[in-house]
Amino acid sequence: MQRTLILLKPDSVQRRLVGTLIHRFEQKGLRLVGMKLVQASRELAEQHYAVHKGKPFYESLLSFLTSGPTVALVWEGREAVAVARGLMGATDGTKAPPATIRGDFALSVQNNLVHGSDSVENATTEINLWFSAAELVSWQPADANWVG
Ligand code: IDP
Ligand code: MG
Repeated sequence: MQRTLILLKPDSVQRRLVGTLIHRFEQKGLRLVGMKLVQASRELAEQHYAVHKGKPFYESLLSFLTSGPTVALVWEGREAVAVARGLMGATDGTKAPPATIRGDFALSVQNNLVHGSDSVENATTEINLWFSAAELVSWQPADANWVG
């Protein structure tokens, strides 16, 4: 069973897409184990996007992520990291296919609504960055035998 960090970035909140986007992950069968609304600080944004430091879009990306509230989510399930990336679609909304989140709701490269961990290792690091252990809830879904 894997866990992955999903962020509904500030454009998701501003565009009132939070409920719609949570539904995408929920209906796939992933299990919600963490959820909170966060006003990301510059420090948190820098840590989260450290891998992109030095790229031309880095400063703009930090401004974007700190511009308003973000919904931070942890989802659990079989192959959760890859499954969530699939649900998101390609980074550039114009290249993401229909029926993905970015394909259905985004045209922008930067303002592409969601972040999702890109490996199991990064998922662990990112979950620990955004959540304390006490904020994560382990539970057994009643329909696990049907969905899992
Ligand atoms: P990902 O979110 O699909 O994993 P990354 O390459 O990790 O994409 O980039 C992180 C975030 O930085 C993207 O989601 C997007 O918001 C922003 N970004 C990536 N590439 C560009 C770019 O070329 N211009 C502007 N923003 C970008
Ligand atoms: Mg990435």
